Amino acid sequence: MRIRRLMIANRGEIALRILRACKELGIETVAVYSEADRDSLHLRYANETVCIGPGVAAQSYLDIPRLISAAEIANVDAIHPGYGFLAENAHFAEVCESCNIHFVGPRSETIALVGNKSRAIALAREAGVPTVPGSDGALETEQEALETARAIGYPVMIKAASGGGGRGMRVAHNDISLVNGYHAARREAEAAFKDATVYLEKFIENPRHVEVQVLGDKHGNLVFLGERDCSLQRRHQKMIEESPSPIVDEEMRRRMGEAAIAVSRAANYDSAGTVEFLVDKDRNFYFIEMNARIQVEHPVSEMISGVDLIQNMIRSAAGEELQLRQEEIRVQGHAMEFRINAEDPDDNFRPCPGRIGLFVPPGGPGVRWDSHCYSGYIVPPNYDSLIGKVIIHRNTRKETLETAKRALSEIIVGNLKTTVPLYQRILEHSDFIRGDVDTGFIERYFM
Ligand code: MV4
Repeated sequence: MRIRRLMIANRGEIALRILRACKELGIETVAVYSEADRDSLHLRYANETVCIGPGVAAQSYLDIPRLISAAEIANVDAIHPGYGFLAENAHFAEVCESCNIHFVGPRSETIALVGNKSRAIALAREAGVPTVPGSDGALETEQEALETARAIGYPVMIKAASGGGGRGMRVAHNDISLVNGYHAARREAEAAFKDATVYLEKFIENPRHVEVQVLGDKHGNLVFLGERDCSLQRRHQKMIEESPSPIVDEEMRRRMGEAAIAVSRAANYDSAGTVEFLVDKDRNFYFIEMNARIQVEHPVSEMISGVDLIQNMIRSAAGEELQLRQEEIRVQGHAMEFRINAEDPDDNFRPCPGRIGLFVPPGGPGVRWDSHCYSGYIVPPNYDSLIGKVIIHRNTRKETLETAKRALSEIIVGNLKTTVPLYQRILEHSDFIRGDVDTGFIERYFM
């Protein structure tokens, strides 16, 4: 069914991003907001706005009955969940489908399937996609964990099947730490995800984190839009993402893309999604998990491919066929995204919410700015501290670095501390300039 009216079930920069896509598609927008988000920029542009509750996310952006009530009152045809909050909540997707509202994302069964990382790995193995040597599914007992770890060889990594973003993970170097890690990971997983299921993999030292953007429709079409290197992160919080990855050449890109498509096809994937790989020092890549949502860093793939991912996932949700063919997709130039957070990098990244004074975004050639903030806007303390993303797109990585330096120097966020100064330091680091970055980079040089 055609989508005439869409509810944006999110906030901040991604809410504005979704609104912009809807406007260009001629779709009316209904923006929901919490009392803490009364001054959100996208509310000014929405066709209709609905206050759904207090600042506490559990009683607003995470409250399914409130969201569905707003959707019914506003008589929408679709709901876009954005990222975070309920974006990968299979139950929410199911409720939308049962209320005859298009959930702009994969089917609920697909979300449930890829949301269990142990099952997703089994799916990848069946599809012939390389995975990290590890357990054959979940570890039922401590004894099984011990036997598996000894068979693989230490060090190993214990992971929560329902985990994400590094939560519920433990590294074990011997039997003692394996047993302790097994129980600790189960306890943390039970507490955080109400699912204590854990599995095991060979630990890969200082890997790079390279992910492939995929896009599907409800007619079995699937394409990939290059890769993103997300190795520069701190405690599983991505900071800088770039495409192409400095370590991926044309042949490796084709192989990783084929692997990403194989996993997506096995999962009946029919929306925008990300297939995550780890790459070791010999440039072997291993599938580790799939994210059934649009990601913060999606603009990196939009810039190098010229494809509007948000518009395409909305059109796929409406049942339209993808207008893209794999052979038409060319990655062009080099793109790099910097996440600007209201945090103090010199005080352990302490969040610094509050009123922004003068706010001046960067601009000029090669600069995209995705932000919901403005002079006088109050960054609320209730949510994550992302205040904007600057995405640079130039012909070469060298030019991208030069433009990034210039753009970052233009950013003014009056009255609040931000991560901009840290990025300016990183851009001067010889390893980063060479593209020689793994997931341990920040801890090694900037902590
Ligand atoms: C790993 C790994 C090394 N070996 N798995 C982190 C969260 C999720 N995306 C998967 N992650 C990892 N899985 C094996 N077998 C390293 C990471 C990893 C990481 C680990 C610790 C600290 C920071 C990290 C950043 C990216 C990936």
